[in-house]
Amino acid sequence: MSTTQTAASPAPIYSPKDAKLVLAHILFAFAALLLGGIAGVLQGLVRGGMIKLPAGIGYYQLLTAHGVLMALIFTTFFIIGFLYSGMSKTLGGELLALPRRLGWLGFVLMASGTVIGTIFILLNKATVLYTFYAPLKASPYFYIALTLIVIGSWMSGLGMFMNYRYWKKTHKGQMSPLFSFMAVIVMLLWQVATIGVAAEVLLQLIPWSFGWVETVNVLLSRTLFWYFGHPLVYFWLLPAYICWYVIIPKIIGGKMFSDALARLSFILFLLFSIPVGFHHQLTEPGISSFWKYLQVVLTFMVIVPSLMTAFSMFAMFETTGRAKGAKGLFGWVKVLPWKDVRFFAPFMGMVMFIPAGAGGIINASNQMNQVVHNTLWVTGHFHLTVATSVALTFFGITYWLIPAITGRQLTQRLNKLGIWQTVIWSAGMLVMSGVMHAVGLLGSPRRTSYTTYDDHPVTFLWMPYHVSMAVGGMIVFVAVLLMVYNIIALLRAPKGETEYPIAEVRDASEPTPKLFERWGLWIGVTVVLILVAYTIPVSQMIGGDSPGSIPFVT
Ligand code: HAS
Ligand code: CU
Repeated sequence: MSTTQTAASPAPIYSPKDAKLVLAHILFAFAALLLGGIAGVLQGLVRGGMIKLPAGIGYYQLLTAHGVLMALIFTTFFIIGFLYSGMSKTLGGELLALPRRLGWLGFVLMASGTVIGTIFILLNKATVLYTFYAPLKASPYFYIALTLIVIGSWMSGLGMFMNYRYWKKTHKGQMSPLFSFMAVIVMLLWQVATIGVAAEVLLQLIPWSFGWVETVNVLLSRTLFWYFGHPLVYFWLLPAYICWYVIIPKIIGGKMFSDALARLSFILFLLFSIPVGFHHQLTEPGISSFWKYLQVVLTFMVIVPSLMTAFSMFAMFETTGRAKGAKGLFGWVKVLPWKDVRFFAPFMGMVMFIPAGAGGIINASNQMNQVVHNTLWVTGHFHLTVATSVALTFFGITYWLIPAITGRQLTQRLNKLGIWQTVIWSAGMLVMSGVMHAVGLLGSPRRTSYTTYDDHPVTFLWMPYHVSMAVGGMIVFVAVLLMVYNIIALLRAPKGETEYPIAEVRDASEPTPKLFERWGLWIGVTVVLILVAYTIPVSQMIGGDSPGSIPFVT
């Protein structure tokens, strides 16, 4: 394989200090993936009616552990580690001391928050699912743990901003490296979005769960959550897009299609990711249809940068293929490096993102949302998006990132295991998510361990689907275990050199508008859009007489 070189090549160029910071994040992420995976496969088996949980463990307790560890912990740790790795790589080969220290501070805060939060979930004191909707109440210490995680991530974001600013100051007039530009957008998006969940947790949930106030404004809390919850999904997606835009062209021996197009799509994500949370609340009373309509329109706007990304990927594959002599409409497909896991895993993610994204457009369409909302269809949707497209891309990154920063080789054998792991994961997710979509259309509810509805021996409808979901889940779990094995093997791989792949632009003479780095402008427009979409509905929620709710504990 062209990716690795012999052990005789010179020592790794990656900064050892930065490698430690990155590796800590990545390994923590995969520990969460393993625990979350165990919870996931068990709950699939419960729902398929195949096992009963021992020792008083509850289905919803497992579901909370699964959601929190996968959706919140695995992703956030991986993303921050990956972004730091690329900033170190593209901003001069080493992080500045202060940003690195902030990265460590962030890591410690987030890791402590995770440990505390997980303990409370395991104690059954925080069985509130990963969306922790009020009026389900968790122990206040669970919310405090979440706060630590958010504050930790802010420290890491701050570190990245500082490093970027220093680079800009010392490289007057130059456009920042694309990876770092994108990392700044991802963290900006995160900082603006987490203000919503921080407000929910600090101003509403903590005082209420301590019992300092009697009731909580449920509508407001859910609105603040989704103000955060939707951009959260782009916080997961955009680092995968960084890999697609910046890393993949290099791996396939080509060049990036357009620097300007990539930056523009990321700016559009910053603008349109946040003022759209109502598309998760379309069935909710208390928000007038006008504001739902407006946010649905904005949701359709945020589809545009994904379509731009799809275009850009096809263009990149095709121009690379033609440069290699491919002919005809689809000749480029044949010259892609199918046997290279660094390409294959993210590529499977891209392919699956086509149906996944189409499902999202269905969700966002008001009438169709009435059919799919709160059914397993939605669970299918997010297992295709975050757990397939994003997760496979993150795995693909891991296969080269760990050896690149630790000065080791991605051996032929590990590459092959990686291909297998990708195939198993994709197959399992396809079965599980496909069946979830189908049974969702038949009305099977999400977030429900068992229901007798439509479970009559004659009309018996949902159960075979639930069994198939469990089978898919077991296949995915095999891939989780193989991934963990692969990571351990990567850490012990023979010394050598693995490339940190960063692509060049196809046409470097094509100028990227300087406007793209006018941060004041883009943050300003983002804030205006948020104010337009949220000011009036939120003031109605606060000022009106939306009733408060006392806590409920399952
Ligand atoms: Fe979503 C619910 C709408 C994208 C995650 N979403 C969720 C939930 C999660 C989630 C976790 O409007 C559940 C939350 C909960 O617990 O309640 N979603 C959308 C829309 C998009 C979308 C419009 N979602 C995502 C992504 C996620 C994610 C990305 C995670 C990473 N979603 C919704 C709505 C709901 C929702 C409603 C609420 C449902 C309800 O009622 O509760 C769009 O961003 C999608 C745009 C994507 C595309 C696809 C572009 C394709 C590309 C691939 C190109 C492939 C190539 C390879 C080049 C238009 C870029 C091809 C090569 C070949 C050879 C073929
Ligand atoms: Cu959303």
